[in-house]
Amino acid sequence: MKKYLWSFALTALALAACGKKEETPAAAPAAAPVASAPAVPVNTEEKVLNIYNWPDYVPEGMIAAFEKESGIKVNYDTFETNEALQAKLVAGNTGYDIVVPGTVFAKGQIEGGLLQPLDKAKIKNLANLDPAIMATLTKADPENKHLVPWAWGFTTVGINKTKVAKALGSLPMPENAWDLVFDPKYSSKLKSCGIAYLDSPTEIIPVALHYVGKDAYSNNPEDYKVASAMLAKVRKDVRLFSSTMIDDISGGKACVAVGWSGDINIAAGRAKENGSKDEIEALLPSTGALIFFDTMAITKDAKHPNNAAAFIDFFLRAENAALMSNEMSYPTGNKAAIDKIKPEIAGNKTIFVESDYFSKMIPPSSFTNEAREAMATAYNAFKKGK
Ligand code: N2P
Repeated sequence: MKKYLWSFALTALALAACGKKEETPAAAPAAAPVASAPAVPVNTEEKVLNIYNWPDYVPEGMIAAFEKESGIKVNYDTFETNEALQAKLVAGNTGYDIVVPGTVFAKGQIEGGLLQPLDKAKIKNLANLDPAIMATLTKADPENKHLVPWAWGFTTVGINKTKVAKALGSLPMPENAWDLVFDPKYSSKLKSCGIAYLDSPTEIIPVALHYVGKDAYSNNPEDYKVASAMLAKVRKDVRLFSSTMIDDISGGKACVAVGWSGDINIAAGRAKENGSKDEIEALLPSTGALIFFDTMAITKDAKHPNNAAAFIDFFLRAENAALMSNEMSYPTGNKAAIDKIKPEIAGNKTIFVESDYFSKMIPPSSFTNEAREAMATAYNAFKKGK
């Protein structure tokens, strides 16, 4: 029973986000009587599908299984930051059919016409999605017309517990894990074993804003000054700017990272596989961590929208969504998949967080274009100013 608590917490989050009492599960296509349903048109697209997703997000063999079943050849590329995807979408002619933006960016991409509405009649497994998650996504996609959850997770602090304890020496672990990466008292000691930050303005400035007591999704550049002043004090202690925390932490380049919950859990497994006795852990900071939702969407100029719909439908099968959670350590927004998730994943509080911690977490919002520019300026100055 316990493992379902997060779902109730999500419902609460969704309702709070929408200010509504009830939500219709907008993802479910309206049921039409079979007799009057239009004949399904034959898919005449060339048998190709181009996908652009984050690294370490798709279980091994899943793409091959789709190719085998559908006869569609998939070209699968990866990007490491929302900024990189945004730049491609804005430039246009990406060549990609499916992209997987975080909702923080997807909102503007929908408003800017960069993504096309889904043909829901072609994606019957949308009915598997959790209405509570879909309600949460309405903040970015008001009528659930464009976005389909791939996974969600949170940005937090990941550590190699063994190395961190050694580097801190007699200094005990702070109550708030963010202190490890933002308070010079700790960062000056952890410098020796390596501090890694995600390499993205919209990952680092929000967590820094949260740490200095500002709204993580503030659009006010004055607030970025406060965050920057704090960041400047720890700049000399940061070894790496990188989105590859799996390698960084499990390979020993960093003992602490501002990173993503699932990737930190993957790093923990990787270190064990490599025979390390060090314990790697995604921490749950006392002041909360930042939730993200990554969502599949079809680009406005996709050449293979039918193949894209076929893949989305395939991914939304309960067993495939469960495989994503089981292999990649990220919670799924697929309700039908929940009872197929392995107990060790469902019971891992740093993957499916419990409701008492969930209520402390910071839900995603979005930034104006001007704010994103100001944030990038603040971030680049921070990065340069060693
Ligand atoms: C990649 C996870 C991406 C999470 N493994 C951040 N959007």
